[in-house]
Amino acid sequence: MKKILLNLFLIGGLIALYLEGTAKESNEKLNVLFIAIDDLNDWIGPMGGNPQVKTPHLDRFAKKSIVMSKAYCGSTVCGPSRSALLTGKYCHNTGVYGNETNLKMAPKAKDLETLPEYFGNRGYHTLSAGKIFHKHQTAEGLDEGQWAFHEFAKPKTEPGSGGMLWKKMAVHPDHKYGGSPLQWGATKAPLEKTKDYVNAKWAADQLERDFDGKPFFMALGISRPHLPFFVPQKYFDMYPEENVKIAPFKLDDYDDILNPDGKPAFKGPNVTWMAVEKSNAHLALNRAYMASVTYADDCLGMLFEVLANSQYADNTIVMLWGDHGWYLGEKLKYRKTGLWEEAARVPFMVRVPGVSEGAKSDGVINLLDMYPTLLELCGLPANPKNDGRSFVKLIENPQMKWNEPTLTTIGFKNHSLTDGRYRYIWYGGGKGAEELYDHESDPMEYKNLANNPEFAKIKAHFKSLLPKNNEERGPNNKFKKKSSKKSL
Ligand SMILES: [Ca+2]
Ligand SMILES: [Ca+2]
Repeated sequence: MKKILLNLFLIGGLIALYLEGTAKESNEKLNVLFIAIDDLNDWIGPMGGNPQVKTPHLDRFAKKSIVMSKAYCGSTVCGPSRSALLTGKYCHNTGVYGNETNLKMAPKAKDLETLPEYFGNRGYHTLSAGKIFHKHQTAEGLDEGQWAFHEFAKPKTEPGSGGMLWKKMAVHPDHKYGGSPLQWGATKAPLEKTKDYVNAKWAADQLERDFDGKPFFMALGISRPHLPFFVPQKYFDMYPEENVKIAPFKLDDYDDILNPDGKPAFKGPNVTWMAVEKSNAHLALNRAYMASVTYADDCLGMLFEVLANSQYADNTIVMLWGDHGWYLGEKLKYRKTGLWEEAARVPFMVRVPGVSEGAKSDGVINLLDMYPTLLELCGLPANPKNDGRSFVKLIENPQMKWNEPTLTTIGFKNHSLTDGRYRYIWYGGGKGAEELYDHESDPMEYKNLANNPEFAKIKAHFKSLLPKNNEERGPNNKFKKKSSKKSL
């Protein structure tokens, strides 16, 4: 009898232990810190895009994370890039091709469960500050994607987001940009009062709280180095003009990009490049971009330090990404857009505590792959609507072969594919020009091999992978800024 009781006691104890174990497991879901940096290209230490640029905090963070040196965006402009990665679907499957289309108005995108919603609907507490979704005016007010989060913070900052300047500098004032003006200058506000710092500090403060026992998904959007390049003077001072080397370009670079009729696909350098050239502002813009990157790095440094000393240091995934690259004169262009490497490649780092820390991977990934990857890392069910593929295996084994061609799109039917070695470009929405570059011999994409018969097979292979169906463009946003004042 005694023995039976003892056995029952032991079995009961084991069951209790098992139950405790499962409860513990469910309480130990990893948190997610999802950090977007607007318009950041590969000019950071861990990506090696420009050795002049100082990013000490990202350098340190790289030692605790995996640097993905071949990460690419779904589109080379903010709105469609962010819509694609947040809905998990390629632009040609949603019709969100430009900043003027709100994903909530696009028939093929509006009902998709976005990444933060997916977490929020499955036990996570979601919160956000700064730009994650591209913003759009609507009849009801400004849509900044606040509907996707449980908490959407807008911490107070100095007037002009700390952008009140001592002196504003700009390229060729009569130049019609059609985008944010190319402006730079030193803010009057100190670092601590500028917008990105204030938002990063808000994120840091959240790491002091708990979330009623729930894991969190916290998104932080850093605005710099997006234009205007307004940052405190000390960041300009880190780059004395006489030391700054500007990014390389070749004046005849477009000569080998031809339409099928043999005529040049590009008439000449991009209009913004010409304005910068006329104003002799290459150096000033290169320098102001570098200063803006170092400023963003400082804001992140404060957040990383708070995270490292918080209760969340060892149970939080940090995924840090740029929404697309940025030209600083390369390919005779400034800003974003286009389908070349400078715009398609993005900075990307992921920290999964205890996994492959300090590793570097050449695996080819797309920002759309973040959605399924985060679900798998956090033990959430896969979303069958995702176009991307999880790269958890690559995180676990950063040196494995991972080079399926990945897609970047700009506008309707203009696509680019890269497998990490070759880049193929097809302007299907234009006159059908093609480009092919071999990064092993030509990292700056100067020499177009599309019409070289030696590469015909490689080109044909890429061509066969182009999307077969391209959704019609989603509707343009018809609401102007002044049509409403109320925020959603
Ligand atoms: Ca952007
Ligand atoms: Ca060329």
